[in-house]
Amino acid sequence: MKPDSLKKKGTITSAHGRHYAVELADGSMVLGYPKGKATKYACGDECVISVSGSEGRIMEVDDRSSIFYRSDTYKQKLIAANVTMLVMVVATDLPINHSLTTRCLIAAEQQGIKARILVNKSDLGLTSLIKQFIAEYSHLGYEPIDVSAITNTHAILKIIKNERVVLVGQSGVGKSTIVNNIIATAHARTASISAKLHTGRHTTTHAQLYKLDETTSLIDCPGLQSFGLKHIEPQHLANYFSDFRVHLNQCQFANCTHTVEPNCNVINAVHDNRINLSRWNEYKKILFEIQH
Ligand SMILES: Nc1nc2c(ncn2[C@@H]2O[C@H](COP(=O)(O)OP(=O)(O)OP(=O)(O)O)[C@@H](O)[C@H]2O)c(=O)[nH]1
Ligand SMILES: [Mg+2]
Ligand SMILES: [Zn+2]
Repeated sequence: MKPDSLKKKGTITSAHGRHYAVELADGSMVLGYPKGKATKYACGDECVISVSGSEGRIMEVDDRSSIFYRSDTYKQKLIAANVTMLVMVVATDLPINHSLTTRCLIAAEQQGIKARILVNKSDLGLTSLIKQFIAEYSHLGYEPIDVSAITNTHAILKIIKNERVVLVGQSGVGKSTIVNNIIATAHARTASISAKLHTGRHTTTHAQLYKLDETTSLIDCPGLQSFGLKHIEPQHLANYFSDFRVHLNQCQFANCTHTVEPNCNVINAVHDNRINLSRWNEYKKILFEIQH
């Protein structure tokens, strides 16, 4: 770094492997490079950057209030730092991926991040399957609401006010369209499903932070297909299932895994439909993955 460089505070607004876009307090953007080899920074990280012209070296990153990420046996994929709310987006014109939905919610629960669900493209009408989905996840406490990024963004604005939100969901549900129609200056790239099928690629290729005002921001993410939770401790997993919580601590065995044990209060709740069988099946699937 040149001797005339200045240390400044900044926010990482996008991460591109070996370099980062950093927004300084005065709103200007610099290209940030990591110090050394470590590239464990995420979109949303607050950093100290040594700036020289339009480039800088990221010297350190503040402690995070939260980190939303996925992981498998081999690697962790940081998605967004310091978010206060996860907004899981599904759409009326695409089949819902329940497994992906559950996993994103679990990753948020583990970090103490509030979670909400948006059912986008309501202008196309709601099928009975979608209505069933809304009822199911209302019961779980995630207050899903139907919205339209195109005809009704008012309800979305109300939810995200004063939050730093990470928008996640499958490709094509309308995350970038939501960002564009809420933040006039965003200009995030969007694409029709047919265009995606043609190229076979996701339209959004990296997480990008957009500010609505001083206290509200949105992080738009590439579409997700799978979501590993290898970073979750097996014995904690059940705590992150909002519908399991009231049934925990009453099993016969203190170290109950809630899968096969006798006198398990979670299994009893599954048997008399107080816990949905599909939720328990997903719990067992994730547990198996993170135990092996
Ligand atoms: N009818 C309708 N179409 C919408 C709505 N929101 C988004 N779309 C359309 O859905 C398509 C996909 O939208 P995107 O915003 O690119 O989806 P995305 O979730 O950002 O997709 P990735 O970046 O690939 O993850 C585009 O053609 C949008 O115009 C909506 O509320 N109603
Ligand atoms: Mg997008
Ligand atoms: Zn149990």
